[in-house]
Amino acid sequence: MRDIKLVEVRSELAAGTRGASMGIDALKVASLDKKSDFFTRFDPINVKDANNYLWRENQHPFANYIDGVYEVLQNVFQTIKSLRSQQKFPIILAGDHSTAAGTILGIKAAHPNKRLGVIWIDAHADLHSPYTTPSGNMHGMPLAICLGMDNLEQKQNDPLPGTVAYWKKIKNIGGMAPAIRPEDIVFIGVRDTEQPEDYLIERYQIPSISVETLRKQGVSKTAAMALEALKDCEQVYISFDVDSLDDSLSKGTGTPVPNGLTVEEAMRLNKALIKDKRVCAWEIVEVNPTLDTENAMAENAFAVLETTTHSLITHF
Ligand code: Z70
Ligand code: MN
Ligand code: MN
Ligand code: MN
Repeated sequence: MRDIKLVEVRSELAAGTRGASMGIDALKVASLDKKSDFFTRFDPINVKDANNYLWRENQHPFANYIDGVYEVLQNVFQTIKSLRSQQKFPIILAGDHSTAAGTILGIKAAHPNKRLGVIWIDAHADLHSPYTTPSGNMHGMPLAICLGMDNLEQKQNDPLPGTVAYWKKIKNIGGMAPAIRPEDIVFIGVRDTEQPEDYLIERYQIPSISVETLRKQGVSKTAAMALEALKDCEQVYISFDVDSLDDSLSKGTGTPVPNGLTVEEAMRLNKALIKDKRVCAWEIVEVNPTLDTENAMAENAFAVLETTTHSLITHF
């Protein structure tokens, strides 16, 4: 029996569009509209955000609000490290995707000797550093944080010294950087990347399974392939960014991208993946109800959340 702990992080600072911090509440509204008892089953932990920074001027071009993001990531890190040390299974509901770095660093810190694999289901690769980011939005950076990679070969920007100091501190949360190796990442659904990210994917041969491939070979085979690519890992974390879904199903997220997954595909994929006993945490991010119509995004995301959790509960 898995001991699930629901974790809520109303993160917001690292997205480019305001509103993702309300994504969790939109998921709750979706559950009510579906008459689901999902949220009655868990007593969630609330991780403290730093959304007050939004009323100050951003001091960090190329890593917007990195001072606040650093606080949130430390909070997520502490929570996840503690839960994993108690063998709990965190299901994390978060706003912007930067929080995934706190989750990964926390999982690693709880079990430093266990090699950690990451399955990243997203339209984006989130491999940017302040030196390569096209936007300064830190939700495009969590994997670079965990890999400890600045990608200076592809340098485009000159972040301020104060920004660089925070970037170093963020990469070193937990004090055991890097938490993951590039060969221990698998991308699924990634289809909107920039050149500096393509460079890393190519250089480190990071497996990236496209929506087209998933559809051609089927969901079960795709899940098996992803888990097989991580065969040397003793623990696996799954990160589900709702913009992995097709833009027709994900208007309520900051950056909808065409040619994505259907809700059915995302449900079957996560259901299959989470049955692997090495999976130790699952995260869903980037629902932004301010961009949505009639809460459609949250309803789609909630379907994935509920189905995946149900698969976890019934399988173990
Ligand atoms: C682009 C950037 C992004 C969302 C991550 C997009 C990043 N690569 N967008 N998550 N929703 O600005 O870094
Ligand atoms: Mn993402
Ligand atoms: Mn994304
Ligand atoms: Mn491998």
